[in-house]
Amino acid sequence: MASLKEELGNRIPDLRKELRELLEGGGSTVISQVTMSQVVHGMRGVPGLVCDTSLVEPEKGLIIRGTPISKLAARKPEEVFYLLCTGRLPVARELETLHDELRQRSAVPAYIWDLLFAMPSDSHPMTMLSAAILALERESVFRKRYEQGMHKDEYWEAALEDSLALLAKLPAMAAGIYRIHTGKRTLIPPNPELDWAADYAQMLGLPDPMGEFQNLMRLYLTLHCDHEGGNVSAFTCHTVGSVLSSPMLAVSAGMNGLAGPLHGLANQECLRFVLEIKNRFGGVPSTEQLTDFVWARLKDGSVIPGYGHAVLRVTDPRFTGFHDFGDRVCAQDEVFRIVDRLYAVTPAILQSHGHAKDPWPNVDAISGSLLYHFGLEQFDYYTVLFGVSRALGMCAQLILNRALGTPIMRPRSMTTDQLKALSGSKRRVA
Ligand code: HAX
Repeated sequence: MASLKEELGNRIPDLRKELRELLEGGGSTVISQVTMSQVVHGMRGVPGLVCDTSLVEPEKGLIIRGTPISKLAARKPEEVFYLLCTGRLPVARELETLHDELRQRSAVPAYIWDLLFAMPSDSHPMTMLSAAILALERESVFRKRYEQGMHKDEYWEAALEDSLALLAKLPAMAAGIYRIHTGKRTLIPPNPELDWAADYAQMLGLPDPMGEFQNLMRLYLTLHCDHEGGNVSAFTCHTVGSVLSSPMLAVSAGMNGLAGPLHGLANQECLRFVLEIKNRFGGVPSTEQLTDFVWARLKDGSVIPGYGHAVLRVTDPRFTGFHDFGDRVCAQDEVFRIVDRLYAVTPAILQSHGHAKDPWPNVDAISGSLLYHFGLEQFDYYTVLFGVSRALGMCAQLILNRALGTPIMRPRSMTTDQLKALSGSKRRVA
């Protein structure tokens, strides 16, 4: 049975050969044209990266290594990490080996706790997470080996070592951030008997008599694991990693992107919206009340949080995964019922409104309601959970990019005068 390192070591020569042959045969193939509008508008839709860990299809949603995310919902996140890295799920003994490797690396250095306890407890939890990952760079094997003259064929091994070290410590660091941020100041030690997500859940310290919060965390950390290479956090991580900064530096940078309100922070806004509805109507509104409320909001020029997507054109399968969980575990919870009723009325309203290209719910429309049900009520912490999960995808992408020798990122920028010259326009903005 192969460890993750052995399995990667077996596959990487073939991946390198495949890429070499692809470029020899078709390196000069034109695959896209770029418009001025795309250059000005955030490179939307411009192909400029290779990412084999996952793909987001408008009509299907997230596909991990060829498998729709809905078919992976019952898998543990560390299984999915193995899949992201290698293209196949681990068998039981391979998973056990990966667990052992994570357990061996899970001790968080004391200086990380000193740093986190020294930060004001009202620091944003994403700032604390990014700072903790950044400080962990002291442990980077990649940086040390690079300084000693590591051969470029071995970069991926050092990237894997740093990734395992980081992922092993993330649950304890993230749970510690929750405890510090919520004023508890005492940390709950890890339980080596538990899997990655369940251990994170128990270190948060929320009541979980039936073990369903641990199940929710397994689901949450699996569903958020990766989303192609072009989203802001993955792209940022990739760019920083491309200059051979260590995985800790690269993932910390990716987290800073995830912390933005147009990216990972959206989930806290979605729950705020649902609670606003609950307070306004004193509970679950009727379908008519909710329909009027949604229309009034649209007429005010506001968006409906949790609906729409830059790529998707169907109900996000990750929404469906959470919805199935909620139906099973907390179908009578008022907050969940409001989410459910919004799902019943909002798509038709958005279709009739005619602005949003995607009238369907995304993952953020529901994830917060489930966390809230279990007593995780600090909205500003939600993106940390997202970040812990997304670190799986960031690390997998980094390891593969170091294996394939992906070079430094360096797209060209243009001046406005160059664009004007290309468009033939001589007009100037006053
Ligand atoms: N409610 C009302 N109007 C919406 C809408 C919504 N939920 N989603 C899009 N629109 C509007 C846009 O504001 C835009 O209006 P104008 O033409 O008047 O400018 C129009 O529909 C076209 O937008 P689009 O092309 O369909 O959507 P974008 O790709 O530009 O934006 C967003 C995608 C997710 C940002 C957008 O749908 C939105 O703001 N949704 C609500 C916030 C939200 O749920 N964010 C979480 C996204 C999930 C994620 O990626 N998390 O990391």
